[in-house]
Amino acid sequence: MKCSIDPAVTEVLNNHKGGNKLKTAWDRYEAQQPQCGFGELGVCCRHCMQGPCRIDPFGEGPDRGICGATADTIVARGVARAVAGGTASHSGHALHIAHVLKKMLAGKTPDYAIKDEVKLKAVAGRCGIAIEGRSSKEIAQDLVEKALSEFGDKGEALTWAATTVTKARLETFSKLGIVPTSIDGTIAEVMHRTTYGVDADPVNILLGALKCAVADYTACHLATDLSDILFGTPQPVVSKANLGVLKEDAVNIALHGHNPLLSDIIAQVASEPEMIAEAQAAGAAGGLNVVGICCTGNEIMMRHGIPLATSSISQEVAIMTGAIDAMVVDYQCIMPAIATAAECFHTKVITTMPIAKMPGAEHIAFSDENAVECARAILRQGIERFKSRNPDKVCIPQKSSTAIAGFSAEAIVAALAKVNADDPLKPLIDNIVAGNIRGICLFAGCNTVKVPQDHNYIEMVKKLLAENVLILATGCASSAYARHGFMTSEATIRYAGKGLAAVLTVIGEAAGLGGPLPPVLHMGSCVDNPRAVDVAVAIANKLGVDVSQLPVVASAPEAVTEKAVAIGTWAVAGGLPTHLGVVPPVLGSKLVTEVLTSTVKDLLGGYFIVEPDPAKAAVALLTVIDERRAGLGL
Ligand code: BF8
Ligand code: SF4
Repeated sequence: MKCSIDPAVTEVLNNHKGGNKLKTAWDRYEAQQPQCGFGELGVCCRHCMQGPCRIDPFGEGPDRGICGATADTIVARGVARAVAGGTASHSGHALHIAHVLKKMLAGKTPDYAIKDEVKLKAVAGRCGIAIEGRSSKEIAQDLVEKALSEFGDKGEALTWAATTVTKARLETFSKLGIVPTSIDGTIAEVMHRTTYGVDADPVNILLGALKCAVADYTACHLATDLSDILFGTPQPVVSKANLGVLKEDAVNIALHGHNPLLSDIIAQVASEPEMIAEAQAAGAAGGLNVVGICCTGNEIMMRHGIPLATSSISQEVAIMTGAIDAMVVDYQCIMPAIATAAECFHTKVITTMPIAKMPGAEHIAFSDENAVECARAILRQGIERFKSRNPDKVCIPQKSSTAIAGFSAEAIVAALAKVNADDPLKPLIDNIVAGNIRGICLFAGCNTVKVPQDHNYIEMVKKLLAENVLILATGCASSAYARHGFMTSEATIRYAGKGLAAVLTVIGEAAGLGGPLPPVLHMGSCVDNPRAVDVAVAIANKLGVDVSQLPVVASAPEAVTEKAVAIGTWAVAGGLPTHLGVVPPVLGSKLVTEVLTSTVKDLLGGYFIVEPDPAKAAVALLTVIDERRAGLGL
């Protein structure tokens, strides 16, 4: 099977100088074939030491585990635990930012500051915190306490959930008993109820998974809000994406992982003249070249226009260019394989977080109390390594695309305000009503070895754009569209249907872009998915309907991680028909499959559409969009 449709990735895979022994995720995927059929169907349980138990999908062998758990119970427990895993990741990320904000307010982290007071006030106001006559510090102190209280048990609905969805949605959640009162408590509850001999009712377990997904949404929203307050709310910025952003004559530092607490500081420090001079003194005429990988790449691209090298599945390929001097990681989506790949080159892999170390990597503990000094020390490691770079091993593909990023909800509203200052949403809504924008699709999630990298994204987006569907993107989805040139004005001219192109041209020109808005709007990292919800909720509230009635859909056509499962599940809870291009491990239970793809629709309006064929998936999403338009009388 072809590994990737990204020509830069293919070029490095074919021409790298790491030697024959160097294996990639695609090689290891092949070595794993055939993958376990029980695991693929979700009917294997290891929740106690009497197991592992496996249910025979053909109905000839065991139909129950030793404790009596059925395939339905086992599959539902698997789904719920995946959601809890994803929620724990986002929760840890969000809590980390809240802690730093708190320490900053106590004067313990001098390298962080409140960068966006407007956002601070907007978020605090939404959370019911008094603003008038108070200093930013006072407001932020109340806000951070409110944020921290979301993690423990507050005994009432989580503020970030209750204040950011429609009233009708909150009522629906309440009726189903899926309003979380604690982010971490809800994760623990899923772990409890799915352990040996607790919840055996598959539907009840799935309701627990939905509640946990709402907690995940809360954690993501909170992380985005606090990141914007600390680092600034993204505004449109022009950048570049793909491996061609690496420079032969510069010290290339790749920042990989998720949390802007580390990457934002390194990005700032890398532009200090003294640091650039140190790099030049080491022989790098081009100075320091910071690039991003995965979601931390999205964070710094959105806020600073720093170029994005590649996405998660091709992280090893970045090292195989032989041009990365240091790959600095925090947590999440970092394959342990990068340390092995780095052994074939001069690259230094630097871990920075106490919970995320890796054999073969050097650990430099990142201290938020001393962030700038830590960042300098890390950059110096990269500069030192540059000296041992072997030019004969360098293979940088001269391929990159321009990408306009930075479309936070606020930036989208600001662009629309240039068309109608009194009522910014009106141009968007008018064009949805008129059919110039037939619908909106949020692409989220990862790249997987199970599909040639980016194939599903690109096939689907071409079809949807031609049919006048506006595209929002986050995470590795946004990386795919950035690398393939879908985040430019030219892409609108080339791919968008007539109606959509006309709307994007009016907005882009009014907003001073000198051309149309890109047809795919980069909304940020995976924790930033709530930015898209904010836009949908604003439209729904203005129309006096719920999100579950809007012609808005979501798709994760190359999903991988538990985080993607959590996000997909809250998209469904939020009322969005959500496409998955990779079959999740649920087919071992007809009941669970039925609930997730159909029954849940009657309860929440959202549901999963599983379709591996991207052409068929695009048609399915268009059908749903049209159904919803008809429901609104459009
Ligand atoms: O959080 S899209 S592979 S990098 S999980 Fe990971 Fe998936 Fe990429 Fe960002 Ni999101
Ligand atoms: Fe088997 Fe039940 Fe133990 Fe799972 S919890 S391993 S099904 S006995």
